[in-house]
Amino acid sequence: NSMLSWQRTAFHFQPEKNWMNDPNGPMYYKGWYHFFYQYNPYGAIWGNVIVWGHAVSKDLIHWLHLPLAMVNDQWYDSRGVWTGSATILPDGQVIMLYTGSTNQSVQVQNLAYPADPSDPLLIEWVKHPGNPVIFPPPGIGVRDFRDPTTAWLTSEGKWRFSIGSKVNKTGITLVYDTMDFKTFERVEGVMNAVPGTGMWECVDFYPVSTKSDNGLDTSENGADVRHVVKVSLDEDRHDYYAIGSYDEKKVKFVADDSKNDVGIGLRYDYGIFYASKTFYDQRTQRRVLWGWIFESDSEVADIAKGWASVQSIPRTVVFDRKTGSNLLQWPVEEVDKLRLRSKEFKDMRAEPGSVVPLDIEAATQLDIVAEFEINKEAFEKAAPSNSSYVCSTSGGARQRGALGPFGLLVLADADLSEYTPVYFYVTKGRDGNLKTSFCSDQIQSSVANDVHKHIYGSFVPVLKDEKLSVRILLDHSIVESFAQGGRTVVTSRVYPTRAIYGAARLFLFNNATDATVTASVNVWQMNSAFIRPYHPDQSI
Ligand code: DQQ
Repeated sequence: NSMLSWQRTAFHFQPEKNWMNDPNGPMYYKGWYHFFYQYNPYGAIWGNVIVWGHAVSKDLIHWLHLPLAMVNDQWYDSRGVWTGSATILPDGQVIMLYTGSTNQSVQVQNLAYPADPSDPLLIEWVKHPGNPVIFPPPGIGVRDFRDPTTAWLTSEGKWRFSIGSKVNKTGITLVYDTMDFKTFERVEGVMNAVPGTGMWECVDFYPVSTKSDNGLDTSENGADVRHVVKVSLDEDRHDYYAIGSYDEKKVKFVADDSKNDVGIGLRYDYGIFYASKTFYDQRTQRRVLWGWIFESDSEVADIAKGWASVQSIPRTVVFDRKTGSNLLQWPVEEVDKLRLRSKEFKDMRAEPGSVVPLDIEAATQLDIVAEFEINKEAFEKAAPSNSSYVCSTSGGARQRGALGPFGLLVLADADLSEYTPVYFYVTKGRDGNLKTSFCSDQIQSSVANDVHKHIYGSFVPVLKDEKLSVRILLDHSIVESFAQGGRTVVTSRVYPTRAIYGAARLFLFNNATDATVTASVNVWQMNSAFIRPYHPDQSI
């Protein structure tokens, strides 16, 4: 339906049509980034037929679609070739571990290998003749056993990986060891467990360095290393992580801060971002995160447009050495290559209650970097308050306070009949300390009424003498916003009907009652990425 084609993104990864969900088995192999994904080749909704789509890229931005890597052609994956992860062995061999939903809907773990490891595109995949290699263990529900992680090496030379599950309402990580990826040994107990969090999907486990911004290979351990566990909560469809210690001998993970344990504390993204997975990029020594960003329109609309879902811009993930308590996510630097003309707005003043147009061309494919400062007197004058501000239950950008909201209105039309505010909201506590929230408000994002109009967001740590800063990647129907260098991230899908193509505008706004805001904004028009089918005879 060409009427809705403007909703397609220009530099986010999408298949040409139909339904996509989780990222699977991302890796860098012989000069190519490989990306696999959950895919329904027959329609724009998640279905009984789920297979692995496959694409390759030299730079994580421009992609070639390859033939399907795996389809549901075996009894052990006939109801779905579900999520899995890649492990690259020291000799370069690639092992793909994935979940199959059997003809009885039992969740089992399977192995697959490249048919021709000398092919850098890894077009053909073979399933191990001994599949399935792992069945649900006693005491675990046959439908609660899925999404194996990338394996890491123990100091004894065994490969170890985790599979998410639950017992009653407690989310758990089961652990398996193997020497050869042929026979597998269950490690008794669990690596970690958090009551009340339900089924843990798409577990991810990896080390981060506390001394450098380089990423670490999944098997790294030792001094100056913390570990991250991420789970995708089936019950609320959000990805939660915790930073903590991994004790290899005891096979236990313990979160640094029990209030921020896995599944109850920090999220990668306070908007839409699910079933994510990282990989270690040996080419540039970084850890790269992918996340599935589903739609927030109706299924009917998805069927009409013939596709559903995009993937996030790949993000580098590092430990935040300034706060010591969260990760930092940032778009991979390759995305900067798409920047075209830029326009700079320096020291723009926005008085309380004002909307200031930022005069740029069509505002549908943008990279925006902005910094904000509030006048000192407003801080001093602001009355302390007991109640804290919560983006999701607030009145959004229309609810006025002394020190917020202020920020940008993206995907707005000239009359402001549609707009999506991305904003900060500062409050002063009884102790005199300031607290900053970072939010994205979808209430006015579209005049259509078959779309979700939530307010997303959370707190963002702001350290002494830091300005408030945000980077927004805007791509037709997706708004990916990174506050304070990526401490808090909010991604939303929006469906304007008027603020599209040349009619889309960008504004600075300040809806605080007392604060005067000074903003500096740099805006780049973004080129489209090449994301197209691969033809065997074309030169690459
Ligand atoms: N999606 C896959 C499962 C996974 C879920 C099936 C998460 O393996 O648990 O498409 O979105």
